[in-house]
Amino acid sequence: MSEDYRSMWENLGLDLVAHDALLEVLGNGYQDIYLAQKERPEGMGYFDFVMSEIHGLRVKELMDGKAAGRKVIGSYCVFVPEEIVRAADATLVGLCAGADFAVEGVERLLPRNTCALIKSAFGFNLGKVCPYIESADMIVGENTCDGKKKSYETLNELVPNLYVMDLPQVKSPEGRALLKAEFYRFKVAVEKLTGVAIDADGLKKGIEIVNNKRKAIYRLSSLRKTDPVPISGLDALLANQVFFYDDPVRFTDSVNKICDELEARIKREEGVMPKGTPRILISGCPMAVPNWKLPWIIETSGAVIVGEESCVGERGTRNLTDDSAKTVEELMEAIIDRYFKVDCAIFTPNPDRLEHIVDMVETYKADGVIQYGLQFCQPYLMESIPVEEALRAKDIPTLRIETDYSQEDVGQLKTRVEAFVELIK
Ligand code: BJ8
Repeated sequence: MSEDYRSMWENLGLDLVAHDALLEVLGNGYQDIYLAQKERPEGMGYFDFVMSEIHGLRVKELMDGKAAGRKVIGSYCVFVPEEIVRAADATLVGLCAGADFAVEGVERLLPRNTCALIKSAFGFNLGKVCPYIESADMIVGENTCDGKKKSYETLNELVPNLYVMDLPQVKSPEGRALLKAEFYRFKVAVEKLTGVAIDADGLKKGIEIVNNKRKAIYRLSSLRKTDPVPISGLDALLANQVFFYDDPVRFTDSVNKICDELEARIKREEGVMPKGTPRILISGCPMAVPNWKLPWIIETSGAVIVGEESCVGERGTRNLTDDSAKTVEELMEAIIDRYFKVDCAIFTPNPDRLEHIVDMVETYKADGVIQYGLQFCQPYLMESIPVEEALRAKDIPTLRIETDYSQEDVGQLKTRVEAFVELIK
């Protein structure tokens, strides 16, 4: 890190010893997985810097914003509407949930057979190692899967500022009405927290900022359709992960700069891996920083990842919010319409997701799909079976992986992935 942030971390109440240990592991993992890659675009230097400062400069920016009166809202899910947060001049950040921490303590509060993502969210909180949780003025939990829904009852005992958003499970008029009621309730809560009355201009500005970062990341995704692919799946995943932390305007500019570089690479027919490298689509549970295990295994097994059907990926970013309306009510309708399209596996039935996976296979010219399910994640593991059947019916090779955040199964997973890559060659 370029500065000493220890007093800031101390003031936030972090456990400095545990936090040092976490940063060391994160730094070493980044070195081994990211910096060891060949032919990376120069523009990834920006993301290397962001990662080296992920608990430093970005947190300082949030703290400076707080000193100037700008509130911070933390979230665990892409259903939390960033447009509404931005309209109140507040900042939305994704909360840490991508690595095991304080496992023993977590398993005293949650059943062992809870998915790693939920356990991680608790671990970062219990271990006092996440500056984002500690700096959040409001933490939003959402009633999505049963694990998250029930664990928020426990989280509510651990943090003073949990706000729980109810969410529909069915794409019906009644489901949309619930989402509408909840987004209005959230708008009121954000107004109360920030002291800002959200108006049409604020909403329009919020929509513009968030749409722009979605457009930039979508531009990046589109460039992965080419062969050879100009950027690795690991690097593209990192951009999708940083989407949740970074200042949105700076993020948008940085992604667009990389895209300019990638377009020049494509013209020169340069890629990160040779032309004809087997192309993989990853589909399933979200991968939060520093959960890079499976992408690293895939890309060190002779394949390249060309897309992520995931909330840290295209499921989370693909739809824009219509900004053409003029009134608060109309703009809120546009926001509700946009989020109601998110095809998370908590919806039943959920045919849109299946269509989207097939569509992504065609768009990104994937040779196969690796379905990524976290152990004990019932929504995605259950859906992986019909998804597998549907893909097989279309002669699209697929491999189902069920794993967690530990490193114990790396060898076994690598063997399975290598066999799959051989199959699709
Ligand atoms: S919109 S995918 S971000 S809920 S992995 S905690 S589903 S048991 S993360 Fe998600 Fe929102 Fe849906 Fe996206 Fe539960 Fe599964 Fe764990 Fe999960």
